Amino acid sequence: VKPWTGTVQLIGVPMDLGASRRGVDMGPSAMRLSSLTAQLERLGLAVQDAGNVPVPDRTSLANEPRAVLDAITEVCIDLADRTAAAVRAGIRPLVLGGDHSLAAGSVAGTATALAERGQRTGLIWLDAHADLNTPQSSLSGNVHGMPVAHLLGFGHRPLRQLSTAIPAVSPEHLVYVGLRDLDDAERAMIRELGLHAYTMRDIDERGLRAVMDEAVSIATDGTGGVHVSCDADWVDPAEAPGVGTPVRGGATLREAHLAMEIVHDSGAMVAMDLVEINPILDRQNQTAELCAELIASAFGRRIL
Ligand code: HAR
Ligand code: MN
Ligand code: MN
Ligand code: MN
Repeated sequence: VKPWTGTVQLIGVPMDLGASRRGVDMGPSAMRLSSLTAQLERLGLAVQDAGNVPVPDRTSLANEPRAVLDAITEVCIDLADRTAAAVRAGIRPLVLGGDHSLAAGSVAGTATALAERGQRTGLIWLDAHADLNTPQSSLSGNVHGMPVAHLLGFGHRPLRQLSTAIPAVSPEHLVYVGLRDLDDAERAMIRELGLHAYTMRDIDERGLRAVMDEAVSIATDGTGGVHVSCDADWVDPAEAPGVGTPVRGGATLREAHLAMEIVHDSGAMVAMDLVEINPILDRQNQTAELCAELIASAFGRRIL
């Protein structure tokens, strides 16, 4: 087992195929124009920018669900390979989205690399949404509402078989934090599978510290490391207006930082996604800038 190096690899995924609203394909550019690299370098980390995974333009695809699913699957195959290669090399991938369907690939890549060491993958999913639909259960047909189902082994076969470990993530190693907008089918699935799910109510009642401590212990119990998949919409839209699907009542700026600081202190984060930034809906890149600061907290920035 190689020790982690002090290197972070940026992988951009300019994809909006999984969302109905356009614009999240510009997320990687917005993140690169933020203080992200400077902040990570200030922490003493080396930042490698691997560029973007090629993504077909939406207008070039047949306007049918199957064509979109297949195109997203192709992108996810490529992303899974790149993510696995980085993790294998002891480099931490930081995947910049792009809509959240990309996580079906990034997390699969982490799971492949950890499986080669005989280890399972923990997954902390910070999101207003559970992203637990399948093509059958989805009311919208939007694939960014489906990556978790595929990582757990449900849904479109090619998209759920991207990892050498299948399913990529076992239900007991997944933890949701920040949920506040669920479909009925997702609620049923959370109950049936007994998923660990912390809603905004849990954060309100018990505090972010207690919730994140439990989230970290669940995701590290019996795993070789944790993939943190952060949907920018888990933060309140007052702080993060530039997201694809804003839902009010989200994490405050301080709660979001504390969550990232607790992730860092766990020492368990092997890869991270930061997704769903929509620059079209943003004001002066403030959401990307906020996300750059949150990422810095996750990689060890401290106030004192
Ligand atoms: N649950 C809804 C659907 O499946 C909305 C979920 C998509 N929005 C996101 N995902 N940003 O986190 O269509
Ligand atoms: Mn999401
Ligand atoms: Mn979301
Ligand atoms: Mn458990």
